[in-house]
Amino acid sequence: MEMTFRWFGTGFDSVSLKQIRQIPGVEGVITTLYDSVPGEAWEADKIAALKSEVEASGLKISGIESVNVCDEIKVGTPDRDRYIDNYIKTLTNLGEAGIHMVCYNFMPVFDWTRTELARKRKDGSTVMAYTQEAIDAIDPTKIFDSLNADCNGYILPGWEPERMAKVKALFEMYSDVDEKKLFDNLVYFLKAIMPVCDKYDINMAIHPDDPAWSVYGLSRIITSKEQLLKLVQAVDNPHNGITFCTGSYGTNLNNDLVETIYALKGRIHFAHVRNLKFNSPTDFEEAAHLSSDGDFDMYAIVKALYDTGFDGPMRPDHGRMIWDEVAMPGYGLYDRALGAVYLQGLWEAIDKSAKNK
Ligand SMILES: [Mn+2]
Repeated sequence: MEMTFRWFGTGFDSVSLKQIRQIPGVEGVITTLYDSVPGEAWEADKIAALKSEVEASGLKISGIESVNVCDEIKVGTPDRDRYIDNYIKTLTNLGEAGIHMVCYNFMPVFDWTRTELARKRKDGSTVMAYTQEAIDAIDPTKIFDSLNADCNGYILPGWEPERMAKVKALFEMYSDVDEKKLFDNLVYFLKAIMPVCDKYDINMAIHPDDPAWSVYGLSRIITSKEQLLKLVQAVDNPHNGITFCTGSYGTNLNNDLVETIYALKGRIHFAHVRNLKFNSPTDFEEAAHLSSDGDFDMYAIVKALYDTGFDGPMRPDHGRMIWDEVAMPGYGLYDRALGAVYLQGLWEAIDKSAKNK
């Protein structure tokens, strides 16, 4: 396991590489070309510039989150191959730059969905939260406006204003994309990119849908153990793997986090580890990483990753906003740094116990 930290890039992130470098045990960042347009190939010189900026700070790039998959590929439009070729170019350029892990998702229209970006907790910290009631009460084309006021001036990943401006057209584009079609389109995409992944040893790591159920009638397919197993078997290449995101996959209380980690042994290439606190099965808020602050057994989750030989990058995920920090919701420095250190503490204890047996 390699502890990492997500970084959106200079100009997009309130956290600096220098600050990340000072978090104990963190040597790598998970980053992206934040202003890239889904569907277009990433140029080698832009990747090189990003890489040298990260390395100049004493860190390295441990993986990319995300190389977004454009709607044409997800919908399966007649011109999708052109976009898949661009994705292959991006992977080639990343591979040439020595980058070996790429996170992506295959969710229609919306990326992750929350209904509050700053719910106040008893201790005065704020967290992102979700209630199904709030989702059901709001027109999907308005949800962006309702969240935008709370994002502290930062652009949330997956919620870019240009994209949200055409949300009605996106809904139309996906109107006949049922779960089977979406899944088939994902398999088509993965089969097309596996040769370049094999050539450069790039691990593709799909992010679970968040929340792990259908929102606004849109198809969602990365939601359960059965679906994850179906995917890894449909394209049975070790480079076709999973981002195990506890806070996304775990939104659905029917999902057994620990059991799923064991079931996916060898196919988890990236881990997002965070905790959720449930008020009801469809009303949850993000918590501090500590087991006692939420409903997940973080020890059992980390132990399952350890026991299955997980050796990829791990990162703390969304944190609370604490100590008056002003940052992109979920992506402040302080609480995620606490999470990074806590997770490493669990890992060290599990490792030493295993070795002393
Ligand atoms: Mn995640």
